[in-house]
Amino acid sequence: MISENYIKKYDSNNYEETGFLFPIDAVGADEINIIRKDFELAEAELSDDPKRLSLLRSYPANLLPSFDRLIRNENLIAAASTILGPDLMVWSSGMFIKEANSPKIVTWHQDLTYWGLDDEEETTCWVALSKANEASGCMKFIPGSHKEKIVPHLDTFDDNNLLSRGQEISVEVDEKKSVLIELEAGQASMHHGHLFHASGPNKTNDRRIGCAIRYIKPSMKQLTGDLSLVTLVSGVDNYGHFTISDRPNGRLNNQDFELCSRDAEIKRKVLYSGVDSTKGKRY
Ligand SMILES: O=C(O)CCC(=O)C(=O)O
Repeated sequence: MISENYIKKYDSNNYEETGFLFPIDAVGADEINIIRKDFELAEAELSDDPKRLSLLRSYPANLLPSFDRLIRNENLIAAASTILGPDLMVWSSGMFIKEANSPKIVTWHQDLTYWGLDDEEETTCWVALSKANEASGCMKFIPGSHKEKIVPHLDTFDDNNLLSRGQEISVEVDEKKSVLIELEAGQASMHHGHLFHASGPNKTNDRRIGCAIRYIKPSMKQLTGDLSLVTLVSGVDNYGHFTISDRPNGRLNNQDFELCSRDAEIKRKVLYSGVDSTKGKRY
């Protein structure tokens, strides 16, 4: 539902009707290059430590001040607030990376299927850190599909699938209706947690890198009762349903890694409920 009292800047893009909007000019070209370089430097620094590298890719905003600033970006907050209202938390901000010339894909899915949250007061701002177009495997959305509740999904655990369980929608998806979400680096799209979406392989010589920032209302909660880690980025939390993290203690700080590691256990429990979590791709 659109919040009456909040910025109406993005209403004309018809999010309620289509379930998404784009492009949002989030960050300028120079700044996004600095953010990308900071992330890639951190990847290089952790290249001998697969556990920490994986935490970096799942929790960049808890481990890098540059990403803490990104999730608080005023253009993203304005867009997300238009949908969710002034009180906003970030439930996760994981990276979706397709290496240059890589067959990795994301199959058709709805985000909220496996997150164990009790409601649908969520929207994702996906920020491009490199150009996202058809050739590099940008996302594609089915307009209006967010009006469906969660439809059945099948877990494939396919190696080429970037999703946690390699899950895919097992009802028919009419690909002809899909819209390509092409973005320049620094731009973002925003999509509803029930929207059908997918993305193809990267056939370019550059990495395709996106940061998927999951904004939620503080009224949401984990169905398991776990207090998973969130960041309060706007307004207030009047509920206490989550553990609220402070800003990072520094860049790739040990204490922050420990915090993320504890939360990753909760996220694994939630995301891999009913299946063998060691087969999973994330956390
Ligand atoms: O990065 C991609 O290609 C897919 C991302 C995605 O599925 C999401 O952000 O919900």
